[in-house]
Amino acid sequence: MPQQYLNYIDGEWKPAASGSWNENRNPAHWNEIIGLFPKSGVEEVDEAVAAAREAYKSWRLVPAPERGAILKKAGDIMVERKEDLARDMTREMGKVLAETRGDVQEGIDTAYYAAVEGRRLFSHTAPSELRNKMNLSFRMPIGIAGLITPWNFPMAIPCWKTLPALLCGNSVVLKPASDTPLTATHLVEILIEAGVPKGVINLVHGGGGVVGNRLVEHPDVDVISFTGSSEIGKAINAKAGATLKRVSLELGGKNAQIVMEDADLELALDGVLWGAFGTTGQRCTATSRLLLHQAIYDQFLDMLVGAIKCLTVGDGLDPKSKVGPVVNKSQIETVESYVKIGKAEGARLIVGGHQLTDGAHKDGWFYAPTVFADVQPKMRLFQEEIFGPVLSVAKVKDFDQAVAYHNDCIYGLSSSIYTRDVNRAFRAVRDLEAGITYVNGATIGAECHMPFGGVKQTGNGHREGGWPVYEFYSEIKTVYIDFSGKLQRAQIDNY
Ligand code: UN1
Repeated sequence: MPQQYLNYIDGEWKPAASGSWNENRNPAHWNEIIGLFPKSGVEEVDEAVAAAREAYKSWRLVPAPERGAILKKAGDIMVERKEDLARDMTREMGKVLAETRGDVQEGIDTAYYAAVEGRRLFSHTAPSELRNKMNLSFRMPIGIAGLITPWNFPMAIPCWKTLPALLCGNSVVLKPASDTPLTATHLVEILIEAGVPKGVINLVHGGGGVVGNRLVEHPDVDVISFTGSSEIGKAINAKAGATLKRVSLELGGKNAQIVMEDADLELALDGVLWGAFGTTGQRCTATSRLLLHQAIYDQFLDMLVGAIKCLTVGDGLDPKSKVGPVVNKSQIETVESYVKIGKAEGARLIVGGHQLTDGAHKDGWFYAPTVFADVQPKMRLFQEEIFGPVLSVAKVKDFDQAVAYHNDCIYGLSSSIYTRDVNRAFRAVRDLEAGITYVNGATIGAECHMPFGGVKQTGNGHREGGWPVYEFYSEIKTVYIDFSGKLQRAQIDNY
């Protein structure tokens, strides 16, 4: 009998009232059940929100530096458990151990950064227009944050959202992805151990359609942060409008790497291999389009195909593996469907394009790293997010066409240009429509203290990471202190 894991509500670990469970399976060996997790319903969400509301009364009064000290301790515990956390994460979602270690490290970095923000949480202070009067503003907590997180960064993204929300003095109800509930459980255990009080952090497992949806419509939830597809993000935003919640959406991407004719091609090759096939292409920031200058087009494609043939695909726990499995069956089906679409649209499949089912791959969701060449901007392959190991390559005649192709897309998360020409590099920084631009670096590699997010349909203007996330999770209180001892009328007595 696989181990049963529980929700964490109001300081207690408990099952869902429904008594039903979701299986968490290893994508590299899908017969292996890692654990059973409660299939929660509206009832559990309501209970968690009520607990969060009660706990908020005292948590909001804990000084921010003290809240920061708790998060610092959580970071220290993550450091001690880094290896175990990484191994469990590889087992539940597949990516290779080097990457799951990186994912945990991103959580640690986020904890230490949050701890430091506890001693800043800056706001604006400005002079008064009147004598003997002082104007200040402070950051106050908002209330209850409902956090809905994806499976591709099972520790980093729950940390990106949970830790700043807590630091700002909010209580949290976390709904992790059904594919990665174990890492979220570990995170909550760590937060409890670090001293987050009962009711301040709550964990409710279950599907987005029920648990996520209830958080979004619950009248007593003040803030929603969601990372996932644009389609669901739009539905969340519309629904959350009914209760005027503050909503942060981190959605789809179709990130491109541009390689100009003057680029260091070996460097650009390392970049695209990492960007397109790291995390098996399952990052919001993954390189999904490669825009090659015509002068190096054929040469670079040859280099790319040669290098891909040396990429070992396998169980992420095996040190030889460079690319792990795809997260689940439905994701494999999505990838397959896009390969079919690409062929039907007339793109040229130059490597991969099939599931791996031999020996070491036979009981997992493995897919061969895949490249389509001669992709045209009007093709679905060029426009739509796939979230798998599929790269679409287009030929461009010059820099201006590279920028135009890049921007011909509804998304705008990450972008990259490889060139040795400093003028072109700066133009790209200015003109690529994306929230993030890398110069001579892959489209992936964000750091937790820098703003993370995209333009166009990648989001709704908020950022995760960096300073802006602390603005998102706090409310401004403006304060006027009049010490003149008489009525002073602004805009009147001084003119
Ligand atoms: C994501 O894919 O949603 O820059 C997050 C990166 C990582 C974070 C990715 N540090 O790719």
